[in-house]
Amino acid sequence: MTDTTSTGADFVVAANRLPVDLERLPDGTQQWKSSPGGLVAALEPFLRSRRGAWVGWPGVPDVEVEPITDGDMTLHPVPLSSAELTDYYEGFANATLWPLYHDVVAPPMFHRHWWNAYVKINVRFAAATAKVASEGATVWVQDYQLQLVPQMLRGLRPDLRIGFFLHIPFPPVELFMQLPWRAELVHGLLGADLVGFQLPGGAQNFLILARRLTGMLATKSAVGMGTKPGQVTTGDRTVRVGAFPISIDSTALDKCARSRPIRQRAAEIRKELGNPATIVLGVDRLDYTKGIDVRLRALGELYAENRISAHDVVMVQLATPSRERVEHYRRMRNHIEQAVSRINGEFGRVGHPTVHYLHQSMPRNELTALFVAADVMLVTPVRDGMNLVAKEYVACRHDLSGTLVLSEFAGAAAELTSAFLVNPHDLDGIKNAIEAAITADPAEGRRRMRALRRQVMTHDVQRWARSFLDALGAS
Ligand code: GDG
Repeated sequence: MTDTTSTGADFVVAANRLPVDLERLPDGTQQWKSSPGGLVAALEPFLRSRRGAWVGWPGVPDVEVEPITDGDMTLHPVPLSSAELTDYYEGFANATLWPLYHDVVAPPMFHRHWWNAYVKINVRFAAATAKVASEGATVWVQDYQLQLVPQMLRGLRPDLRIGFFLHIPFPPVELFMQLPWRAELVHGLLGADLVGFQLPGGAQNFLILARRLTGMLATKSAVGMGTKPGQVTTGDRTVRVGAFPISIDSTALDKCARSRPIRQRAAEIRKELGNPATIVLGVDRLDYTKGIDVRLRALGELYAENRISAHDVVMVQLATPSRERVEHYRRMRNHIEQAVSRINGEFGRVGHPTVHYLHQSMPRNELTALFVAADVMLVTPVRDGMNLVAKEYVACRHDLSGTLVLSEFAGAAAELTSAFLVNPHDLDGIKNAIEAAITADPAEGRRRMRALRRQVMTHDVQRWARSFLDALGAS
């Protein structure tokens, strides 16, 4: 095995989080456990096959841990103190950038001390990455928490080939311009050789901004997919910009969903839910962008109007705990939990709630069994970079059963055009789509699912990573 701690790695991923979480046990000892989330699910399979290094925060503040080897990759923990976590992560990343980049669905907060912490932590990540990378290595910087790292890293290590990928939407210029540190962020990103976005629209927004904010020349304003991105020229460097829609390990998930233990568990879940005619499923991080409230409201109205019956249609909503110390998330959790109780109070019976709400993180296999058990999947974000859950559901439907209701405002909608597409702001539209998805003629459902599977099974995460790294010239 390559020992990247002494020789340096040829391929390095820098991301806010490591693909594992450090866990403190009650007896004071620590152990590692794998951490869920879109980014990990997407990158881990690819990185493992490359024997690279991963630089990131281990998930617990105020600890210094040594690099560890995890199978075929080396993990390099970047420490954060509690105060830094508050200002850089919960503050600037999740209370400034996250809402700003998601169409300001919550008001972004601008605080100079948050920004200062963001700069300081990006310096730390750049230094840690510079230390780990071998001469001429390829570095792939991930996501909105680390947008200054490309330029900082270039300053430290001009020999590196640097790619950056943004997992969340890149906002329209009018919104981005609110940010007091807008020029610094764009400058930070332009340190990369290739800046990747989920959709052509995000790439286009960035090109317009780069031109406006830096006075640099966007030599081509047309944004292409994959190998024909647009570009920005900065001094003697050309920064390429393009769209690379992320995906999942479709083959592995398809295989898992077909396995006997998962199918048996799916049948058990159905039984545990009282063998309803229809199981409706929602799976999200508990986040205000995901539109959990929107779908609960639609469902509640459908029950109230007797368009669906609580006897036949049961919903499971998995809401994985997320960013619990950010004020807006706390308020939203209360709001959603009230909505769940209201529906159960009105339409449930003793021993038979209509909405089974789980605020917990679930083992992968149990989640896969849920995907297999569910007849209708509801994915209704008000804005989402991609949404891997929609693709995961499709990958689990090898028998072509099941219907997907998908928001037009999720990046995935650009590819999954055969889903029941909805505008998440149009409550009547969502109600109609949910009802149509529940009552869809099986032949029509199969036709849609076949088209969805054609896309998801051929456009997997390996293809995503390859197309990005090809464009970066690093494969
Ligand atoms: C960001 C962007 C973009 C969820 N609960 C559990 C669990 N999950 C897994 C899902 C899925 C992942 O977490 C969530 O990915 P999403 O894409 O849906 O959403 P974000 O976390 O917001 O991800 C998003 C993504 O980055 C990738 O670029 O698509 O737009 O916002 O894989 O299945 N996994 C397990 N237990 C859970 O309880 N094991």
